[in-house]
Order: sequence, then C-alpha cells, then structure tokens
Amino acid sequence: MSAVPLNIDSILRHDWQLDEVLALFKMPFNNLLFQAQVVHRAHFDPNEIQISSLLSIKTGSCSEDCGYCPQSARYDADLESEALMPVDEVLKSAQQAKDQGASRFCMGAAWRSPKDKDIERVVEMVQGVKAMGMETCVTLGMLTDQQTQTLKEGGLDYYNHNLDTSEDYYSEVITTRTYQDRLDTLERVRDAGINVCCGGIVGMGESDKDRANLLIELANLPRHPESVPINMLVQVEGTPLMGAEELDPLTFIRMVAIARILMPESRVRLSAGRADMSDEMQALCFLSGANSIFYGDKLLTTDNPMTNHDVALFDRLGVYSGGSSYTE
Ligand code: SAM
Ligand code: DTB
Ligand code: SF4
Repeated sequence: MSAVPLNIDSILRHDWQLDEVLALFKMPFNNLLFQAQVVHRAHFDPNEIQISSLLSIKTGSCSEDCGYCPQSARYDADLESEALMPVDEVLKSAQQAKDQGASRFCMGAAWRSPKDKDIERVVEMVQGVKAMGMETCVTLGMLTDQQTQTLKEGGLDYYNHNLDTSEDYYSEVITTRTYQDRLDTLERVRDAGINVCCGGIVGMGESDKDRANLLIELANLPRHPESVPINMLVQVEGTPLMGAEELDPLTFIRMVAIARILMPESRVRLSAGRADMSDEMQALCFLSGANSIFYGDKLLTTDNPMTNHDVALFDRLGVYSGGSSYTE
C-alpha cells in the first residue's frame, strides 16, 4: 500500500533518498494522508496545535534579493521601512500576543545579518519576552559564532532560518547569499544549543523534485529541526515572484504530509499563506500532520487570518492550542 514501510516506532532517519521521497509525492493521496496521520499520532496529540505570534521588529530596506520578499530594498513593494523597534514597544506587542493565547513570540528582522549592537537590543527583547512566560524565537539572517553565543546566553529558545527551497532551485530565487551560507548559520545555531526552526516556501515555480530535495535536506541534517515551517508563497505586488503559477492546494498538503513522515518528532508549522487557504484546506493540513501555526492578524508584513476566524476554526475542528515547549 505504501512506498515507505509504516514504522510507527520510527527510528529517526537521516538517510532519505530522492526516489523514495518522490514516490511519496506520487502515491495515492488517501494513502499518503493515512500514513502521515499514523506517524503523527505516534508522536503527538493529534488535536493539539502550538501557536506562535510574529512581529516584524525591523522592517524593509533589506540588502538581499530574495525574489519572494516584499522587504528587499531592490523591489518596489509599497512597504514602509522601519528601524529596529525600541524594546518597550516590542514587549507591549508580546503581551498582547500572550493575552490572545500565543505560547511563543517570534521576532523577525529584515537583515542580511545583524550588527553586534543590534544583537544587544534583541537580547533585551528576548529576556523581556521570556520574563512574561513565553518562549522566544528570532529570525535575523546570517549569524557569526559570537552573535549565536550571545543569543544563547541571552536565553533564546529558537532561531528561524529557512533553506527556502532545494539547492538546485535556490539560485532562481536568491543570488546574494548561497545555500551553504544558510547551512553554516544553521550549524552554528545547532552547535550553540538553540532549537532550530527551518523550512521553506512552496509555490515559487519549483518542481516536485525541488520540494522533495528541500525536505531531504532538512531531514538529513544531523538532527531534525525542532520546528519546520512550510510557507505557501504570499504573492506580493512588486516582487519578482508576483504572478508565479498558482500552486495546486493538494500539492501543498502533500508537502505537509511528507514533512511529517520524514520528520516525525518535529513541529510542522502551517506558516505563511493561510489567509489564501480555505478552512477545508487548513483542516487537511492538520490531518496531514501540521501542528503549529502563526496566530495574529499579521505575519511580518502581510496579512494572516483574523484571530476570531482562527478561534472559530479551532472550535469547529475540535482542536486546541498547547504543547509549546521543546526543552532540551
Ligand atoms: N531576513 C531574515 C532571513 O531572511 O533569514 C529573516 C526574515 S525573512 C522575512 C524569514 C522568512 O520569511 C524567509 O526565509 C521566507 O521563508 C519567509 N518569507 C518571506 N517572504 C515570504 C512570502 N512572500 N511568502 C512566503 N514566505 C515568505
Ligand atoms: C517563516 O518560515 N515564515 C514566517 C517566519 N518564518 C518568520 C514569515 C512569513 C513572512 C511572510 C511574508 C511577510 O509577512 O512579510
Ligand atoms: Fe531580506 Fe530576509 Fe526578505 Fe531575504 S527574506 S529580502 S534576507 S528580509
């Protein structure tokens, strides 16, 4: 029935091969979802979803050329740039996120890489958010060893840094830093003992082979990322990827299911793009093993579903928020 033997005691594998992952992309949809759900239930409460809220702490004017991103200075995306926010404003926003039920607060900055003095302020933010009883995540671009260490000592729980796509397709989307640059930052974060949040974007014109290779790259890291965000491209006017061919929603759902099968113990996060998904599509993503979301009316610069809509959806599906910690 299945291309990969069902093994719910799953020893975590780090040796996935392209042919077996491509076979998952081609297998009957019902079989794939069943397999993903079996793996999911062996490792998680199937009705519990972790929720994080996002805040853009430094917006726009980024020197990189990521073809999907409205924050690149190279594109004209009708975005107001903002310098690094003061700590007290960030903490106000974190308190609101906590009051709305988020268990983790993720702070994102439009940098290629931060300056050392930026890190000092980010550490103050991390400490303030932790003092409120929430987990912390930041995404700041490429890091040096010293910056990574400073963030770890400041108490940071997670670092988000995405591979975005396969190594082969990467240069179609980004030319200003390499795939290896990203892998180097991920290794620093892992070695410093910070939880890794790493995933990618689907819907940028890539093939199933690229999607499979991205998931293989993630699963074959020495340790699986604790959090794997699967973003559906948010097409933004002015960016090169505006007008990319619309993705078949079933392909996105397959991506989520295969991420679950390859990385059984990771939180698979249904990330950007939910505002363009039907409730039924999101329900199928949860059935496929997605068990975390970004919650709050905004992602970094683009719209997310309204919180009252998400509350109603959780209620209709009988799912609840919880399960924050992935402590060492
Ligand atoms: N500048 C840092 C970096 O690139 O690592 C951190 C912020 S960056 C906005 C974080 C991630 O957001 C990107 O790696 C990408 O995966 C995702 N992202 C950005 N724009 C997106 C879009 N239009 N649609 C979907 N995901 C997007
Ligand atoms: C991730 O993988 N997705 C989030 C988070 N990590 C930082 C960001 C999505 C950004 C979508 C475009 C925007 O709102 O600017
Ligand atoms: Fe800059 Fe990050 Fe956007 Fe790339 S994804 S342009 S690095 S903010």
